[in-house]
Amino acid sequence: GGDGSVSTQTVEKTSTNRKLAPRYRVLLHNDDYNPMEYVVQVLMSTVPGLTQPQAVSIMMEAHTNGLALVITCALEHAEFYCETLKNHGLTSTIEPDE
Ligand code: NFA
Repeated sequence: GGDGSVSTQTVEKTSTNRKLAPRYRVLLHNDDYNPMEYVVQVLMSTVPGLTQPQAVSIMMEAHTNGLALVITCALEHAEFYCETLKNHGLTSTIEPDE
C-alpha cells in the first residue's frame, strides 16, 4: 500500500501470454534411387496443400544441394510427415526451427 509496507501485485494470465508450440523443420535428403517425378508425387501426397511447383522446387533443391526444407510445423505433424516419407522410401530428418 501507500504507507511504505511491502506491496503485492497480481499478474493476470490472459490469451496474450499463451506460449506458442515450438516448431520443427522437416528436411528432405537426396538419394541416388528415387525418380524425380516419384519424389514430387510423394511430397504432394504427404504434405497437405503442397502444390506441384512447390514439390518440384523442394525435390530439385534436395537433388542439387543434398537437403531441402519441406515444411515447418508442430512436432507431431513433423514426425508424421517424416514417417510417411520413410514409408515411401524417402529419407528425411527433423530439426528445431531457430
Ligand atoms: N537424386 C534423385 C535422382 O536423380 C532424385 C531425388 C531428389 C531423390 C530429391 C530424393 C530427393 N533421380
